Amino acid sequence: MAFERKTILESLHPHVKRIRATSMRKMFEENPARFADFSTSACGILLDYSKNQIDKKAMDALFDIARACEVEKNRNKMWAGEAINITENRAVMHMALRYDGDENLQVNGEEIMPKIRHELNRIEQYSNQIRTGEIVSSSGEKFTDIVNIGIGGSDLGPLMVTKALEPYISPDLQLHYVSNVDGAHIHDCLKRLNPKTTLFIIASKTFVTDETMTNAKTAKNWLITALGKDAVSKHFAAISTNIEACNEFGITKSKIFGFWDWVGGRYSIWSTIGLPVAIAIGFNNFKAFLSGAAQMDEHFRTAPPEKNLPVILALIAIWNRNGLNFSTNAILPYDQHLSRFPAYLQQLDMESNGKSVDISGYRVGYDTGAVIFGEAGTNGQHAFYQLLHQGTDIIPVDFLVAANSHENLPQHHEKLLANCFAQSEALMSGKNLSEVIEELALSGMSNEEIKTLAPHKVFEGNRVSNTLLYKKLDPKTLGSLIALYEHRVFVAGIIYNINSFDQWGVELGKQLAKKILPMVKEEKHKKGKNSSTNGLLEYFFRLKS
Ligand code: G6Q
Repeated sequence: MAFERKTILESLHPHVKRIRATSMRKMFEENPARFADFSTSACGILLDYSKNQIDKKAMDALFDIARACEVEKNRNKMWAGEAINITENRAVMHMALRYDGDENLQVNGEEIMPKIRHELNRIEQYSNQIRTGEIVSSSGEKFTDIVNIGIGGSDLGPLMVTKALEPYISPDLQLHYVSNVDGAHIHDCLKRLNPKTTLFIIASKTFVTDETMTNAKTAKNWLITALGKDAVSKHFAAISTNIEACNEFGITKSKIFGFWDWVGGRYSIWSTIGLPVAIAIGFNNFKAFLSGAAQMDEHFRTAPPEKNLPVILALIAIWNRNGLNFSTNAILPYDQHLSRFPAYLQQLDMESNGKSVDISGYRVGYDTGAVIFGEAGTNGQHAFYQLLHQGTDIIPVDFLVAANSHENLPQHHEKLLANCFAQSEALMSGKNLSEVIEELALSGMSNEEIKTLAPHKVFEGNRVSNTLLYKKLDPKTLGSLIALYEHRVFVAGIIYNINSFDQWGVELGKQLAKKILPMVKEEKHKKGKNSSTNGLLEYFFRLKS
């Protein structure tokens, strides 16, 4: 199987050879319709992929790959509730969480829509009651601060979405996210809060995650010290599949919101994990967020590959990674509200597709998921873009930008857009030596000065990017954008023939941390397996005051 995929991916080689003999700049000059040929839209999102090193033949070859790897068939398997997460024997049904149609979706012969709708109704009721003050704290006050304690998939999604939808949050409500086991995180959060008006949401699918449980206990002690034991049930809610453990912690049944094992952590923002978001933006906006994702699902499930945004985005990613050997992908939202979107996608993509064995357990003979990083524009321009423009690696970029901002500050938004469009053009077209020399000569420089400076001012260009342009970052558009990337990850995972839905790679570090903890607690326990860990422990005890 691994061999077959390798061969399929190698079918890109002749196209790479042809593409390397030309440049995007040339292709734009030769084809005035290049933008029209290589752009498409769905759910109010335009995808311009014309600034990639592709031509029609390469795209056709990529669509052939999608067909050969049976992307559509596998997509249908996911929708049918088959246990496509084979190493955990689980279905992958995050699409059902935002589904609003009449299909009777099932997992293991059990209808799942009634369960989903039941929990959604509870979220609606609870979020409304918190927002209106119908549910109050132990001192009878309205909650002003909500602290979500979770990590990974139980943190990154709600955190990113809360930031993204800030314009929809009323100023009298503050959302806080605590994830890191580093005591600084919870300490710095709590020091500004009034226990009487603080609600904690413990978000943990398993309710055993060490970081989350450590933070939850610290929060509980802080609350008890201030308000006494009886206050706990009023100030804590939980989102989990582990009801028993929530009860043990002291959280009452009416404040435990459930989800299911067929929702992966990094795909869980659409489930009750979205509770803090629903409290923050109101349930109607949360529904709009879900509907945006559902629209993208519908598009993904019905549009032909040639018009299918997630399929195209995935194929471009495959082309960049496996055809052109680019190993990274920068996510650069020109949208301050999307400042955590790169981190969110980092988990979504790298935890899903950072695998080295295929579905049958054989070592893959090709590269899989790329390194994802990013930062909101224009900030990155004054930091790491130097390498994007003139470094020795080509870093494929996804630019994201809204046509309209939420703020009535047009002079800001015009500059933001100009910068976004300028960056993709600069990366693509570059500036060659003769253009540089001409420019320097016009500025009145001597030949000697030009000779010294010119090579440093050359931009090779031919650097690739996608641009995603949408009307405004409203809840619906955000839902569509996230679902777009979820499906990009899925399609790439199918083509790589890997399981995009497990994450065994995070286990070893966790196990070792448990073994090393006693060695950190007490010097006499220090018996590491290697001289580095032992050396670090020894030095640690010397420094420890
Ligand atoms: C995501 C991963 C992981 C998970 C966290 C938190 O897909 O599974 O990031 O979300 O480890 O797990 P709990 O929600 O169980 O605390």
